[in-house]
Amino acid sequence: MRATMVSVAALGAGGAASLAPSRARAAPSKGPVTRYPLYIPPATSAASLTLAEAPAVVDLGGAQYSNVLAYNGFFPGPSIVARRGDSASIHLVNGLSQETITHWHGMLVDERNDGGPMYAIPPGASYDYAFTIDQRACLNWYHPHPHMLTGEQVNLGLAGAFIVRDDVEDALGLPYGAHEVPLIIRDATLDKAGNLAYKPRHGGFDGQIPLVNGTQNPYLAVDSGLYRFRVLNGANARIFGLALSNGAPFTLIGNDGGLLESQVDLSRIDIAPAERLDLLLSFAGLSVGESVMLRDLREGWDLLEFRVVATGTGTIPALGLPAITRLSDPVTTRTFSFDGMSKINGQEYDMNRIDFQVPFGQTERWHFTTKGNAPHPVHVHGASFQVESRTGGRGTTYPWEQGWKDTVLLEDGEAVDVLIRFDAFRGKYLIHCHKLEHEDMGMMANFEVV
Ligand SMILES: [Cu+2]
Repeated sequence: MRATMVSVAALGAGGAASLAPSRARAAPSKGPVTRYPLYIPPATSAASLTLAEAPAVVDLGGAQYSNVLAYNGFFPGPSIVARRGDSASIHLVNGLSQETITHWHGMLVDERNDGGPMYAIPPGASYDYAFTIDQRACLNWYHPHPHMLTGEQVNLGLAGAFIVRDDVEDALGLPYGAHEVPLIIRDATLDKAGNLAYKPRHGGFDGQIPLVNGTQNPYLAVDSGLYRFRVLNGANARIFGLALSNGAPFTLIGNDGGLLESQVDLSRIDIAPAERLDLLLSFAGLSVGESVMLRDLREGWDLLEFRVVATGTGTIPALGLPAITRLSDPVTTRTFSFDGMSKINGQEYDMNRIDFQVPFGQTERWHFTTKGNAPHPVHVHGASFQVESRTGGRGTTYPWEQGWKDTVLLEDGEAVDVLIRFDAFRGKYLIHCHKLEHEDMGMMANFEVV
């Protein structure tokens, strides 16, 4: 039976001054919102994994069933958990009616294992990945990457977490088990039958409701102790302005490329599509029966309610986080202009064109700029980078942009400089806008590390 639901409140008053809130609005709330337990996808090893992309029916919470596209029937897909040094052996099966391929976003793998659009497979076909995991502990993720179909396939449900662990992280004694929680935050639009519906605008999909781990109006039962939240913005196009309803800070300890050099307390973090956050939160200030809401200040959405149901232990520790070697002395500067909704440096994507070559092992400065139609979350395959500066627009870099990144937000009027060095593999990789509608329209380029 379908539960009677009221829509999430759309207060609409929040929002960063630098960005207009999206136009889509949920209907005003007419009463108390019924909340459902946050879904936690099952964890799986990468050692011998079959991942089948296929249509499925899932419960968005409270027996609200939706048709989705899913990895192994799960929405989000299973959380792949691996350690540095592990071998991944993944058999991808295309059970869709379209071509597809899966990209391991943030994983440093060779071209054949990167899941770029030129490796897309037809319906009914399969693809075997085999790679060694050799990079810092971090939260990465996986999603389809076929040319012109990525936005639809991701929006209809195909995405999952890919967590890498290592000895450095282990030594910190961070919360684990039920106290380490992946949060894949995105927006969605449901049709009249309650099914996920992909209705893109050219500017970017603008969903009417938020989902966390595929759950509508979720809550998480917590104890009054210490938690580690592994946050991914899994939206096609939406930026979230994360904050807690009681104004308490998050303790940020990591981002796309793993742990930062120092922890920092922040009462608000803006996270663009494909960016990740590693957050510590202690509920020690709350009593059993109390709750606090994770909110999106841009749309005025309530994302996830933390309900304290038991007493716990642990407050925010002072961590000895690992030092990060700075990239320096770039040999050359390359400029990438993200223009309109489909072009980089005046060109739309051509799968058969290599736009530039990058020498292996050479540190370069990449200068990202735009003539408009931002936000453009810029993503590079094949290497992580370090954000050097942002000029124009917001005119600064943020604590969550320190350390190693693979995606950085470029707003209108901004130029962002990053330092990058490809020292893992030679081969063909991609740079693209991770607003998936821009990517699908061609805001993407091939390059080759030589
Ligand atoms: Cu873009």
